[in-house]
Amino acid sequence: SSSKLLIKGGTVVNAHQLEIADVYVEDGKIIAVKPTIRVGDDVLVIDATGKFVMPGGIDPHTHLAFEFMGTETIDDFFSGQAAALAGGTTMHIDFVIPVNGSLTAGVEAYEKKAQKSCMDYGFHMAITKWDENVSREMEIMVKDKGINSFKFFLAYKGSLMINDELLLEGLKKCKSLGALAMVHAENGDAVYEGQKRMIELGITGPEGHALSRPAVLEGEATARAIRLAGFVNTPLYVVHVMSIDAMEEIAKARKVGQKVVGEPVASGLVLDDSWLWNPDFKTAAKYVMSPPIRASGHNKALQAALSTGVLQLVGTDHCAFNSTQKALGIDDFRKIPNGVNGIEERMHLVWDTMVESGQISVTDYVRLTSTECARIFNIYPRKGAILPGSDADIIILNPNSSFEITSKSHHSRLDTNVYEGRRGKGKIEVTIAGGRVVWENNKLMVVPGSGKYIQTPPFNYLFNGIDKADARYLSSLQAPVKRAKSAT
Ligand code: DUC
Ligand code: ZN
Ligand code: ZN
Ligand code: ZN
Repeated sequence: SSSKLLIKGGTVVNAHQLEIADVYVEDGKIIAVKPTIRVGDDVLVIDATGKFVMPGGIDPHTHLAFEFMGTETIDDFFSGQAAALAGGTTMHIDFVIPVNGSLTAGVEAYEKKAQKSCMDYGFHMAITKWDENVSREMEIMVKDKGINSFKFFLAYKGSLMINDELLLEGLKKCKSLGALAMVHAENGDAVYEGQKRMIELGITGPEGHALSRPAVLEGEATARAIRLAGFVNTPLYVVHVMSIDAMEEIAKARKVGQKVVGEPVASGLVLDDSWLWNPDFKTAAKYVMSPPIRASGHNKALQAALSTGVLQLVGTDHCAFNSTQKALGIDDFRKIPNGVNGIEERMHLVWDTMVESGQISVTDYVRLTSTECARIFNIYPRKGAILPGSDADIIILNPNSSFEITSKSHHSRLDTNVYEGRRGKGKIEVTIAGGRVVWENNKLMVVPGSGKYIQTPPFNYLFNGIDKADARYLSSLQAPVKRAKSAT
């Protein structure tokens, strides 16, 4: 596009500073950020006086057009991204699932799904089994496909789960490629046991979901994954941290300098599990996700961990199933498709819950909704910043206005919303993606096919110092003990 834009008089926020400045955009890039930029009348001027001008949100964790638990999410790469843009998110990273064990076939399938994209996106790759082929294909992913992150499942026994031996192989491979290992941390064997126990007790409803996979199983798997990553000496990214149990393991590891990143998701930060006991199945089932939304108290603790830096960035795990899909599990909670919405709501929820409440600063808000994600996936400062040369992915937030969430006005294809009726302070009034105004005056102006695939290069900042630590370890090993050949 050749559109020229000037955003005037706003408070420009980056993770490292906040300044009153104008932002000039041309051909999808930020050209200048400074006080009082003068332009000709061929430039569209947007007045941002009294408002915050910030990098568009980057959601590190989504599932669009995801075939899962006998069905497919109703938000695809167009509807999910349109919803995202309406909520101030201008990039997401989605999880590619291998096809018949092939990573290449998986990526090709997702490249097709993503052709209708209306905003920029990247890919993580899920590793659901382990063999020589997978190992070889991981190299292709990193070198040719621009994927630098691989997710290992310690849950979903019988389908996605891998054991510790294979996790170790995966961690070593990630390390050699400079790729980031990610983990879904729940003990899948124990979850399987817990599910059987609930069914035997006659607990077949959505509350059985929470009861069958308690926080202790998330804590155990998180601790195990962290220790194995430490043993291999490679960075680890823990996705959807839902409990105090998991968060405390991350805190402990970080305290001794281990490279561990913790990602809470919007649902885990603001909701609690009380809905799962609702007598109406439809109401309860919409809150079923894994790991489960926890009892009240975990959410507040995760907020505190985010404000103190124990956790570093916020995702959503947006994985949208409507009521008819959730009804697949009407007689058995194990068949309720796992997943909640959030891609459209995350930016408003984090603002209201964290900034408006006084728990974090506005610069911190930018860091944990955008900049840190860009740094971890090695695309900073192209993304995650309002700097000359950065992509023109920009939001304008009015702190004096307010938002309200309802399925009647949201842009996801969902017929429900786990945040139904929620209101709060701070409204994203304008979203600019790739230099185009795509959301203004509550109107979406999105174009299928306008989104670009963003490659994420390997060896992010978390790898700094890993070589030295390896060398220190090797030199600390003693020479082999010399013993006589004879045992007598
Ligand atoms: N959890 C969910 O709730 N949905 C998608 C996959 C996952 O791990
Ligand atoms: Zn997961
Ligand atoms: Zn997920
Ligand atoms: Zn609308």
